[in-house]
Amino acid sequence: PYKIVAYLFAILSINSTVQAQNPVIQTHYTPDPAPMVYKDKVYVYTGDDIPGYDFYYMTKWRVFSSPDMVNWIDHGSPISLESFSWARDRAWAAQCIERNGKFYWYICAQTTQNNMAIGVAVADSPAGAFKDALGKPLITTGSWSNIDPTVFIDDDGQAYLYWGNGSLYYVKLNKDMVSWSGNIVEVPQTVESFGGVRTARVPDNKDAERPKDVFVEGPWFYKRGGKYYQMFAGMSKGGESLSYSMSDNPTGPWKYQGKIMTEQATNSFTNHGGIIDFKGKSYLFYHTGLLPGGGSYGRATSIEEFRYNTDGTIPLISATKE
Ligand code: FUB
Repeated sequence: PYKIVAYLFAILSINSTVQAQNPVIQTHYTPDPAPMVYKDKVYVYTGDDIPGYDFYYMTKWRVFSSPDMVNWIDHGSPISLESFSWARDRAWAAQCIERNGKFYWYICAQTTQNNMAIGVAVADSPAGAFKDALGKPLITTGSWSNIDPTVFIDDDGQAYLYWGNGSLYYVKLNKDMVSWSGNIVEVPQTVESFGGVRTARVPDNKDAERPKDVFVEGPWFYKRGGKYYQMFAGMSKGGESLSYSMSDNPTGPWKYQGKIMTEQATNSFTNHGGIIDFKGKSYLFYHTGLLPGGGSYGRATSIEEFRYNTDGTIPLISATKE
């Protein structure tokens, strides 16, 4: 009977395709999209919003894949809070990466001690089956800032895990991808590196005193054309923008470049995304509250194709419906 259930699930999954219109996934609320190119497909790892709540009470993560950025296959929800014995709530942003034929899905969740921690699940294929690699968190410092992991393996084989909310941190991962060496480093935040530093709340009538941007959360770390990029959810006023900084080194110093997507565009207080190149084109994945019934707690994955400027900088990108 188990095999029959699995077979039926496979057929349902294959038929569960959706067309390329934004939000590109229309069948579920799919916040915090983290794209991954593997062989000739794009996989996108997302969260799962439950509309009706007034907070990000989330319980599981989802995976979709596409050979062409038009048709998306739903691989279901390979991991949930139940996959991590130490996690009790807030199945928040995550990212998966491949190394030596294994897939490492870095997640964050609220622990049974009520702080946030980063864990990692491992699988032999991009859609699972995944299982908790450690049986305990990978990063647990007792801080609420331990959210939104982003991972990248540099050309020399050194892997980096960045994460953070308010503060931005990184560690160097070991080759096994489930342990790390050295210290957790907090990245200095200055006007030059991330557009501004956090201040006490600035009243609406004092816009001139407002930092033009600050790092809030949702880092997305990658390298292209010899330059390192750190996209992040930034904020000046209102909701979150997608902003970015660049560096010549994987650990900075970072130089703030500006916004990629403004805060006005998305009908959602948060924004969170990832950037990939696939089959010669560049894509921004992000989320909006624009799926019917959605909003700040019902967010869905959208995608925009874009072209880098010749100097490697990223243009301002609008959220579109196609
Ligand atoms: O989805 C829950 C949280 O909202 C994420 O961890 C943040 O980046 C924000 O998108």
